[in-house]
Amino acid sequence: MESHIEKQNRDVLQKSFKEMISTLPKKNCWGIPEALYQYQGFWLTPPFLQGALSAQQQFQAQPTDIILCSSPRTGAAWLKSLTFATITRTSYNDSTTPLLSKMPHDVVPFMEFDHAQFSTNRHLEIPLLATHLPYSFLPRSIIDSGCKLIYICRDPKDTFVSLHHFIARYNKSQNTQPVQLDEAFELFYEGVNWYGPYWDHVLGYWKASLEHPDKLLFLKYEELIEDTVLYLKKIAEFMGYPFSSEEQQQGVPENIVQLCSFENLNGLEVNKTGKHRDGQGDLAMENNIFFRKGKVGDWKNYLTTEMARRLDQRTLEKFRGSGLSV
Ligand code: PAP
Repeated sequence: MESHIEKQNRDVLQKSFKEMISTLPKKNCWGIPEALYQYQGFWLTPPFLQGALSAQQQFQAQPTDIILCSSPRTGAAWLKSLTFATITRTSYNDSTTPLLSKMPHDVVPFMEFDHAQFSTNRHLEIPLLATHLPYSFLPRSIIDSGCKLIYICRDPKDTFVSLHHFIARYNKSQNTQPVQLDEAFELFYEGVNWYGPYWDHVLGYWKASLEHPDKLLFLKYEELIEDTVLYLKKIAEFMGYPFSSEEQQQGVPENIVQLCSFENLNGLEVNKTGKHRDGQGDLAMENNIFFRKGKVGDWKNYLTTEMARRLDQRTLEKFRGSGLSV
């Protein structure tokens, strides 16, 4: 239980955080109750910004950690399920894996939320952690410890469409008015969205992956869909949990891919009717909000030709000279 001193310290920190964010650029948008604040180039809501700053101060990474990094809506849940199933493949079988009873976000701790205050409550045998923080926001100990990072990005057009749907469903669950697609589009285009600008988020990790290819594996959602077994093998190798030739002969990678497929996870009772974080706390929501279509190119059903052209143009401009394309 929290002591009197601890509570006082927390109150002081809370007060100084409030004073600090009152000096930042702020936008009320996306129909969400909490405003976005721009801090060191990125837009975050207060709980996540506070969690980020707190994690920066006290999070102690271990060299064995594997940090799954992403901007929202680019495939984190899928990456969590694939890495979790790979690392735990000898502890569980097809009928005992926790992925059957928990949604993927609930099997991997979320750094700026779960470890904002303490980094001690770690599961030593499953060294996975997830974050949406931009590369430049990562706690110093992550870089210094030499632990491994995996980043997943996605075509900005599909990322935007997925984000718009997610927030609209969230608004509905909160009985708040969702923003129209064209208004949301302009916000995303200008980089004003959770952890945005999207392109800057991607570029931060892309550049780091070029500098430290042995420490940062950079993935694209589209490539992962194209040949999931091939990429799963690369992921397993990178994490230090390679599939043996015997496992490959037995079809272990293929089984994991099937277990973690959109169709399979989306069809599980827990993901249809369960609640994220058992319905407790600020991040509680229906699990089914997190699953939608899991397809490449769904933007064609929502964006006008002009919207697609503008986003592509922005992507070209932002990524010019980086060697990165989507
Ligand atoms: P989040 O971290 O912000 O919750 P994230 O998991 O990164 O989101 O991405 C969600 C997207 O991945 C959704 O895309 P869509 O809206 O275009 O459908 C979601 O449906 C998709 N997704 C979730 N699970 C899987 C999976 N197993 N395979 C492929 N795509 C998936």
